[in-house]
Amino acid sequence: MLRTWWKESVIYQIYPRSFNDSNGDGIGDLRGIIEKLDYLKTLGIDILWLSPVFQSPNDDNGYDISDYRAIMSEFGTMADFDELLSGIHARGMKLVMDLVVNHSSDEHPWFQESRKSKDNPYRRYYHWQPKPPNNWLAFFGGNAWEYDEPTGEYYLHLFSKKQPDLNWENPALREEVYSLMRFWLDKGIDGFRMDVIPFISKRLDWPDIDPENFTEAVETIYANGPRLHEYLQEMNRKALSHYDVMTVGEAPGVPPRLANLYVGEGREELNMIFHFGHMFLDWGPKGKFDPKTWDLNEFKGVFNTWHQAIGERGWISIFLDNHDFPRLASRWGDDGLFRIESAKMLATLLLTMRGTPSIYQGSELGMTNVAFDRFDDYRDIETLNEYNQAKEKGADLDALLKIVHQVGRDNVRTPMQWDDSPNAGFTTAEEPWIKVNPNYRDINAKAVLADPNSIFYYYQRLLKLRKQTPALIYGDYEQIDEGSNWLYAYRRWDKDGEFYVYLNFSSEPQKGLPLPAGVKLQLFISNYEPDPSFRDTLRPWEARVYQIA
Ligand code: TEU
Ligand code: CA
Repeated sequence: MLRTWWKESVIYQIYPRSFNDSNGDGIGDLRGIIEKLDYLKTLGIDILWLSPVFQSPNDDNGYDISDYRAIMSEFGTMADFDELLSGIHARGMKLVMDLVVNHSSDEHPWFQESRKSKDNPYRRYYHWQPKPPNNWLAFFGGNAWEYDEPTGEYYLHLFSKKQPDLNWENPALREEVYSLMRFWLDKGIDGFRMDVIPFISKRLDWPDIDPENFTEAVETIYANGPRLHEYLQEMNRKALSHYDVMTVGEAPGVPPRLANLYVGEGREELNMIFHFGHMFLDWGPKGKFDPKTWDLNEFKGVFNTWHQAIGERGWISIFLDNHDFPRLASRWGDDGLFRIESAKMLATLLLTMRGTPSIYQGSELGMTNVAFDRFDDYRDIETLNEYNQAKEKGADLDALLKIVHQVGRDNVRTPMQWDDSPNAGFTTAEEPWIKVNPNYRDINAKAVLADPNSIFYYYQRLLKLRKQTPALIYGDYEQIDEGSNWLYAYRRWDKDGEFYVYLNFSSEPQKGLPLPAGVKLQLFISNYEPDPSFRDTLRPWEARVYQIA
């Protein structure tokens, strides 16, 4: 199996708008990130992934790009970017940027031209049809086909109507993408995270979806299109293969059996993907605002299945939250009484699983979901569109607000909580672009840095241990609990080391650990003080990792 830096690294995702505001306008920016590079170095991460920082009208906070070669004015200048990149490299870290090329902004000059006339040279940069050829629905609500006045035709948008889908069938568009990739690669960045990359090749037979089962349509119709792998191989040939960089594809709709087509060695496509197996466990047929319950055995099943599917030939990146999903401690743990214990337990999972871990900003503080009591305080287009649709239909808005508290993307987009001063030290402005989580007085970076027992230092220790322990990186994996509904236990091993991981996914003490017999167990790390009387019992949300001595 290939041994390489991006398998041995840990990613930290920054959502720049919410990370740190250096100039008091209420919006995080690049100089704000520069100010915190030593903080990130202290934590011990290797790769910074920045959500998009390119020029954008911010319909979807930068995932709608109007100039791929310019820095968003609110975030700073190209000089700030260059300084950020060299500051990252000077500290021995790497920088990965977000490549959003399934769609552009409708304010991109390509689209401005494209919509002008049917014979405009840019017409074929997007998908135009005289009539909607199918019933596709957009992720952010409503129809995926939008009527456009100037030419009287419809264009495709899988996300908001300000995010028209690019037409990869057109070789000229593909060359534009490879060229903008080379622009950033030539500046010395270390790779790309690729937004909804499985969606770039469209089914040109335009099949209908089952509108009652949107979640299923993502996999069966939107993702894994007929020319996808041809495009990825071309992208590799024309851009990526000329640089020592890493790629991670965001891969909603990619089932395990197709994974190694994307990341298998010798495919010359991507290095890793982020799969959505666990992230979609609580999505009902109609999507995220139609939540259903999940259970721990399904969750474990996802990790097992993906481990088997990837095998020795491929690689994945492991994440438990990001800028699109609830806070990990709120979603998989208990963000009340056991916030600290469960946040550390989940950190243990993230950093002892096989695959390159990706930490989302604020997890190291144990940040939690937020529950605004008015839709007015929400900023996310996905949430606001859902609200507008519900209002039009006369649906129960209080019920929707509760669902938003549970699944909404703004749960993870409230400002980073740096200290206990007003607005959590994120900004000196009176009002940040989105309100801070009121729990910032207790939960903030200043507090965790002052407490040797904090979540922050637990991450720091885990990061260091992982780096020193090839078995935790490359070693094999197998689940060892037998379908327990509170315990997730697994073994990681290679020829030099063997580890047993026990994770209590419940707020009760639980007895009956499947400990290996006839070997000497040495405690490797735990989120509780060791206590021999608990040898066979895990305390609430306890994580315990043993090494075979
Ligand atoms: O998300 C893609 C994706 O699949 C989303 O629909 C995701 O499932 C959803 O946000 C969860 O509610 C990517 C980006 O990560 C997201 O922030 C963008 O809004 C989206 O693409 C469009 O660029
Ligand atoms: Ca700012």
